[in-house]
Amino acid sequence: MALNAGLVVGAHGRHFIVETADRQRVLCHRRGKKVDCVVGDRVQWEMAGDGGVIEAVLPRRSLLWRQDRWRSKSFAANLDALLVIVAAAPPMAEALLARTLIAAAHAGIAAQVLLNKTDLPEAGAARARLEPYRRMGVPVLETSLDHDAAAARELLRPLLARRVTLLLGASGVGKSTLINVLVSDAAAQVGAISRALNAGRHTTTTTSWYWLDRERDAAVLDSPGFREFGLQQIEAADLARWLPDVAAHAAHCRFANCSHRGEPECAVRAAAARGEIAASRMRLYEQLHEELSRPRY
Ligand SMILES: Nc1nc2c(ncn2[C@@H]2O[C@H](COP(=O)(O)OP(=O)(O)OP(=O)(O)O)[C@@H](O)[C@H]2O)c(=O)[nH]1
Ligand SMILES: [Mg+2]
Ligand SMILES: [Zn+2]
Repeated sequence: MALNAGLVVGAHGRHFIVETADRQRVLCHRRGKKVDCVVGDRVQWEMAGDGGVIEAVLPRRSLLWRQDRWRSKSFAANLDALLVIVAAAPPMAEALLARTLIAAAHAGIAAQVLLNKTDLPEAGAARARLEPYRRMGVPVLETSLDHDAAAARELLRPLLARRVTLLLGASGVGKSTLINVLVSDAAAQVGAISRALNAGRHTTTTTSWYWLDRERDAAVLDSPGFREFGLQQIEAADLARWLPDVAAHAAHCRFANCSHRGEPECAVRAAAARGEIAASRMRLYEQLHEELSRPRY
């Protein structure tokens, strides 16, 4: 029997929701555990009983994932862009933001940061903490989704056009609020299958794909909040490459394999001493380098 082409638009444990070429959504299982798929994957599937079976996953153009000490977790495949959302309050965990940006750079996915809840009095302090990111060339946008949805729509629509963007960030920063601001038929798109599997929870528990336009050439993906982000997929010796503020100076160190942790004539430490690399960023680099230098099991 001929296989059908489909797009994975939802994943709930062992269940996958596949969108067909004629825009139907079918609940699918995988043909064995070796068929490894995530939201965003283009797959081949066939009907089996009242559901479908995913037989194969087509090659991916990108994959965002994290490698914790004991497990790896893929967020989504075939992404063009990442929008990392932080809220003015509670204060963002800078390490989490930095790790997310490093994973995106490593995966070749362009990332931007969105500071949400700028209506809160803590917005100024949050803006200041994001300054090193602005300075290293990461676009930092601002919204107050609950208070000015129209402005958020105007700001974000052009940035999200003609591409697939994953929303990532800690729980409660406003990822699902953003989906609802941008996607007028969000509830309808998630559909009955997702609602049944997600059981009407307020906090998001799975990654879901939403089309932004009728033509279906732009999509945003909602995802659950997370608290840790392992980067064991990256070698300590390579780490500096993925931090633009550190990388900008690394070529001028005396040693080509400088770890920037105490060698003589280190251009990175010299730049940090001059204030050209923020102290918080230098600390982050050192902590991560240390973590990635430990023996792996
Ligand atoms: N003050 C303020 N609150 C906001 C704003 N945007 C969203 N919120 C509130 O923040 C809370 C959490 O928003 P969600 O969109 O559910 O957060 P989330 O990132 O999807 O969270 P998880 O699904 O748990 O990962 C809700 O109560 C929103 O109303 C904002 O601009 N200002
Ligand atoms: Mg959510
Ligand atoms: Zn150095």
